[in-house]
Amino acid sequence: MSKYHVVTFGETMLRLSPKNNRTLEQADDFEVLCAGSESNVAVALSRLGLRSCWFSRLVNNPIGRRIANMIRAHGVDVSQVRWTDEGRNGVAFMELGVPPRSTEVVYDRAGSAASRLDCESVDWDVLKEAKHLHVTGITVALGPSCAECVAIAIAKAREEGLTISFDVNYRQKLWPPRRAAEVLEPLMKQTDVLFMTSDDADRLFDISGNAEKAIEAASQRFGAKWTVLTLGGDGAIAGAEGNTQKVPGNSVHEIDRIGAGDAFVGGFLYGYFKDDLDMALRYGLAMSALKMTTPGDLSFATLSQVRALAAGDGQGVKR
Ligand code: KDG
Repeated sequence: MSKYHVVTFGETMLRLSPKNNRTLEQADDFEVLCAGSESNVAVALSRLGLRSCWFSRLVNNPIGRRIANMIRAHGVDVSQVRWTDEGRNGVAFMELGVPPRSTEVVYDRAGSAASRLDCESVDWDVLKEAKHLHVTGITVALGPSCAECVAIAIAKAREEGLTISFDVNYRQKLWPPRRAAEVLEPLMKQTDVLFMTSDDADRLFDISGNAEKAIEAASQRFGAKWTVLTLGGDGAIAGAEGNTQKVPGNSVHEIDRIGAGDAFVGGFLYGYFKDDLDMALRYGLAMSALKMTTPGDLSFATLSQVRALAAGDGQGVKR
């Protein structure tokens, strides 16, 4: 038995969000949370009972320890985190929008310790203890040493026979779309499961039109075994070895949508590991919907809640 189902790595920032729907400009107090796509996925998987390991590079100060503790609290193994005494941890100020006001994110992350993760410092043998590697385009955008880590991780994972998933996760505040497309495409072509929002597919790769046409185009272009397009409120569509399936989204009373895409990835991978496309889509969408009902990036869903929602039983008072 492998020690981990999934290993992942990437930057996790301290997330400060104004309380009570206040804007960043007017807020006096903030909720202290954490924000990082890969650690969100690691937490989502762990909530579903899978063994996950997440690592990054953190400054050994109260902020770095708080970030690691928030992730560890969900059962994620953080023992591979590279600790440093120098530099700083990234911070994300996230103001949640209430329609028609959009959500605003102000990064304070340039030159963070995580953006300087270097391949020599990582113990890549950790991959020998795992079945699956998950990486995202955010890490590639953080800087040359992080981009190199992603390329090395993919190459080593392939050598060791792990399956690999990649989430494009385009962030316009980190890099322009043309550059992102150019750099990400070769990495995307080496993965087994590829995740993208339909907006990113359009903006980066000119893949648009109806969902069925878009999934066919994305499957052909990148050649992943399973390709997934998330469609916002319309659910998600996936193409898996010639088989295409589309599942509508759940109705949600949204409290905080940040991290919903990562919760989707966690739920989807759960079904992927069972080789069940329908389950992957339904669990992904259930995880994503449940995440939106709680504040913060991290999922607090349980497997039984996800099972119930995926089977169409989401509401009611549980006594
Ligand atoms: O998906 C949510 C995370 O990705 C977010 O909280 C962190 O956007 C983020 C980033 O750029 O690292």
